[in-house]
Amino acid sequence: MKNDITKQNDEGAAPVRRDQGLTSNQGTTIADDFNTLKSGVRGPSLLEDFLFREKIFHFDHERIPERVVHARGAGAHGVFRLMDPIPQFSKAGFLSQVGAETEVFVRFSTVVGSRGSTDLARDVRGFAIKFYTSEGIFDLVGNNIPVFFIQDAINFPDLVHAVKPEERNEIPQAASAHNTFWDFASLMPETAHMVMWLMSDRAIPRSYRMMQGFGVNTYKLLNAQGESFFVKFHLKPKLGVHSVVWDEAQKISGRNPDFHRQDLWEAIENGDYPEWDLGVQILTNEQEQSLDFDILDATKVIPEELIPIQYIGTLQLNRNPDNFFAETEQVAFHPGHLVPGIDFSDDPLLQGRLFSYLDTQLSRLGSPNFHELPINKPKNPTHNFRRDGAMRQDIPKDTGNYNPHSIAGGCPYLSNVMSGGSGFESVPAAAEGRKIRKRSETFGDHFSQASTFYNSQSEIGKKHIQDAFSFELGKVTREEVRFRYLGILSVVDKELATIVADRLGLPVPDGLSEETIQTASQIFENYPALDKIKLGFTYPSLSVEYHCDFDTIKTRKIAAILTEGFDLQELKQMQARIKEEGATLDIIADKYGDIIAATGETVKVDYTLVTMDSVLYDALYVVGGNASQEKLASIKKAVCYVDDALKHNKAIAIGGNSNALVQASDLRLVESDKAIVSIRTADDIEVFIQRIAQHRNWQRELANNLL
Ligand code: HDE
Repeated sequence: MKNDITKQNDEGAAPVRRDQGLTSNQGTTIADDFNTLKSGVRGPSLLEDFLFREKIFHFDHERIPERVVHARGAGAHGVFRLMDPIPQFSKAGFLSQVGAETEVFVRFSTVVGSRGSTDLARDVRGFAIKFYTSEGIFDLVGNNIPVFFIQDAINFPDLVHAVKPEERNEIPQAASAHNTFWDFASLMPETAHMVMWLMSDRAIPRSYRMMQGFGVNTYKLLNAQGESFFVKFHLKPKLGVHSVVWDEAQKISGRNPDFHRQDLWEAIENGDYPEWDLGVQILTNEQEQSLDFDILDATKVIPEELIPIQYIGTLQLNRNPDNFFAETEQVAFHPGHLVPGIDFSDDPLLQGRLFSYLDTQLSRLGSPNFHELPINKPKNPTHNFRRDGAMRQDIPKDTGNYNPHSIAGGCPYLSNVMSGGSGFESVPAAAEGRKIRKRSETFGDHFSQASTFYNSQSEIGKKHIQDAFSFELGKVTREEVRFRYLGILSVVDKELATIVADRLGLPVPDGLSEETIQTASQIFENYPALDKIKLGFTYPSLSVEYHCDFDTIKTRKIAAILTEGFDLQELKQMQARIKEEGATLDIIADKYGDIIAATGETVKVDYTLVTMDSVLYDALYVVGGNASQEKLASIKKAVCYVDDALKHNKAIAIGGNSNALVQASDLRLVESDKAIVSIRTADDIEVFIQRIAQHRNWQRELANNLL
């Protein structure tokens, strides 16, 4: 099957069906759906036209409010298979039996942009999973970055107002690179660690299928013996973690704003089901005390070098939604959708989330009965005394609507009456204290982990962070905001601050600005506690490379560009090998139709140079054949394919012996480069495949200035 949905839909005519007549919403058969009822063919329309009115009325109300954050998303159905049960930690049924399968629905999202915005914004990605367990719904509402901007939920509306488009003019869309975000970040030093992740390549993933997922907040597990543990949830993609580069991300946003959504859809349609290992990082109460940061502070990560992750099962996505609105748009996640055996910690961010999600569904979906929508309905039966409300669908029969009652035999019973206490129980933790609006001093170090994150990156990882800060702060028009943020960077890492300051034409500040200290002092006494900051630590698990998979090119997309006079024999060899490796090779030429090879045979074109683009592919293959390559060298767009692939550090294969495209493109500027492969023999094809598996040749970017 071709790896492209528009093509699939166009293939063949749909069979004619005569078994479904058009009806109104009331089931009335419709004979004419093209003309309104009028008084004479040229006369005015009649108000009595109930069929027209129903059609327009429904259309007028088709839109619902988009999510206040995470508006842009893509979803898929799948299954979670448990390999390694953990009944010693949790009594949750779906975590207790080897091989247990639980249906899931997953929604990926960007945070800042509107519903129609680009997939490739520099942003955090949502990774929300609905587990339809036999004991009720468990929602793991996570992100692809393990920490968050703020520590207390009360700051969330401020954060979101600051990062969303500016209120005067709704500019810019789906971008943090503007005054208000950086103003907020510069005044709230607790954002420092998360901002470091946001400036890293994590914020521009190659695919939803190639990103990690994190529960972010600390949760608790409760076992059947009543013992509790702290837990962090992790998801690790089987395809490894991979990103695009920023110049590429910006171009993809124009060429295909649905890049991630389409990638997910096509992979599932093609049977390349995306998979992640689900892991738990479990801490006893004693281990919690041994860490030098607070696990209730969502701006902190627990490096897996300190507390290992135990992978317990696999999440697989294997079915696309039948209808985007009914499923992906109407799905309603909530961290408070829990099952027995899982509970919250006292993380003040998580505690605030517990109010927000339920509340927002009401204004978004319009009724407290959103749980009855098919995508939100638990798979196990529900029985309770909640009644009525707009759009109620269940029709309760022969039951009482109050508790206790004796009318319907007393049913439904509380679970502890039914089965000896197997229902949901909160972890029976002691909670006593004076009412107080204050931040714990244990949340007060905002810089150690930000510095650890930066220092744990490879050379290219650091360079990309420097470039991202220079871009984002460069878009800030208020110089005092730029300078104030440099103050934060100067505490995180002097070298980083110096590089960025130089590019902004500003001096490096000597520590935090007065304004930053003033704001943070409203939250923390004696701020900043700089003596507590520990700089210079590194953990390999915080780098992207630690999570890459370099063995496979499965599901990768390769562009083969050619025109008349190409080498069909070489193309066929390449095609066969790429297919065997589970990747896709698209044939792209200067026009559609059949293109004639040097030998006179023809090949069918998948796309033209203008309908696709280099940035939509993982690698480029310039098919051999002197006449073909000489003509391509004279087509500006073909040269752009080469230049962009080169600039974005992709593997490039050049077939045949012609030097024409090398001379016409920036290839002539690059001396030795292991990911530029001349295809002369079958072995060269193998080298090319290995280079694609490497994802990018970062050395090229470090050695040349191609941007
Ligand atoms: Fe959310 N978040 N959030 N969030 N969040 C929403 O709920 C909120 C936070 C996350 O695909 C909203 O249904 C508050 C952290 C995802 O439908 C809203 C705070 C994490 C999604 C909301 C946070 C997330 C949301 C908007 C700070 C990572 C998309 C629409 C206390 C663990 C779910 C909706 C989907 C969506 C509130 C912080 C993840 C307004 C108040 C931390 C993946 O309720």
